[in-house]
Amino acid sequence: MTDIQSLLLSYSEEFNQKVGAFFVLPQGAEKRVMQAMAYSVLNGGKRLRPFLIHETAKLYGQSFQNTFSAAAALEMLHTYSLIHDDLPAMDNDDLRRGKPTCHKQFDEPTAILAGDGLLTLAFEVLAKANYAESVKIELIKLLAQGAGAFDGMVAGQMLDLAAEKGQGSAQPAELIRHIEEMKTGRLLRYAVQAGAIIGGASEKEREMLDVYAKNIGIAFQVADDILDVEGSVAEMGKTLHKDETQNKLTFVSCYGLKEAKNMAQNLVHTAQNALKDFGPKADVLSALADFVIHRRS
Ligand code: GRG
Repeated sequence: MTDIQSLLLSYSEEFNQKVGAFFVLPQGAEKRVMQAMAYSVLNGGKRLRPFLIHETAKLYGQSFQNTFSAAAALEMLHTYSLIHDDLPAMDNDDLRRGKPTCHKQFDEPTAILAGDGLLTLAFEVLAKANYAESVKIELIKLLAQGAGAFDGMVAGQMLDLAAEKGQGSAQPAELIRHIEEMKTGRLLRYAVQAGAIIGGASEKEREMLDVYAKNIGIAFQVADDILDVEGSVAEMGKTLHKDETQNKLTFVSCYGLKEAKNMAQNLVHTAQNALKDFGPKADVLSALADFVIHRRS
């Protein structure tokens, strides 16, 4: 295990220990939806987005405790997107994080509600968090934008569905980048923005961190497309080779495997370069950029 993998693992252990406390089961029949929410959040996951918030805020001396509410909120929102993405009407997947998807473990209506429940709980957690009011408002506003239907994750997912049907006027190379900046990139970018906001970064620092975040956001999806071709189900914990069978527009279908790998490496270099003014303090973020494209799951 590399240093960055063990740091991420020890962060995720601490995160997992705390995040369960949000899922208090109600007494009545409605408890099933909370069980499904807890099942999906607690069933593993790398906790990459929470770790990004934590490591960015750590540049400014912030602790695990200070970033936990934002980290938990983002992971809840990310998990909602995975639950809904796995539904029969979307990607129709049976396996997520090595376990049955939420709708397989429970049922489809419960999975839809579990996603809705996590999306709304994310904002409740932020609204109740112990941050200054101005920090909270910015965290809530940016999360809503990043997850939303204008130029956020939901917009990216809509464009992705349209691209599957051959719709969309842009060239494939432009289109795939545009889609992934929103679908996958926005939440990773939000993680870094949230860390910078909690840490009190200057405008200039926020811009540098945003260049880092945008580049790892795309690199993450390029790597995901490569893993769909080259990864193993045992490591990835989800069904693979779906992109090809579903005729999806991906970085691999667009550029080929070799060029996609070059592209991922270049994105990581650009991301790492954007951190240089932070010096050795940003070594973990820099190593994380490498991890994003060399991960096996
Ligand atoms: C409202 C129906 C509806 C949908 C919401 C589903 C959706 C919008 C967007 C899809 C977003 C999505 C699933 C993007 C893919 C991003 C991606 C590769 C996620 C996997 O992230 P990891 O590897 O997963 O960090 P873990 O399991 O480690 O958390």
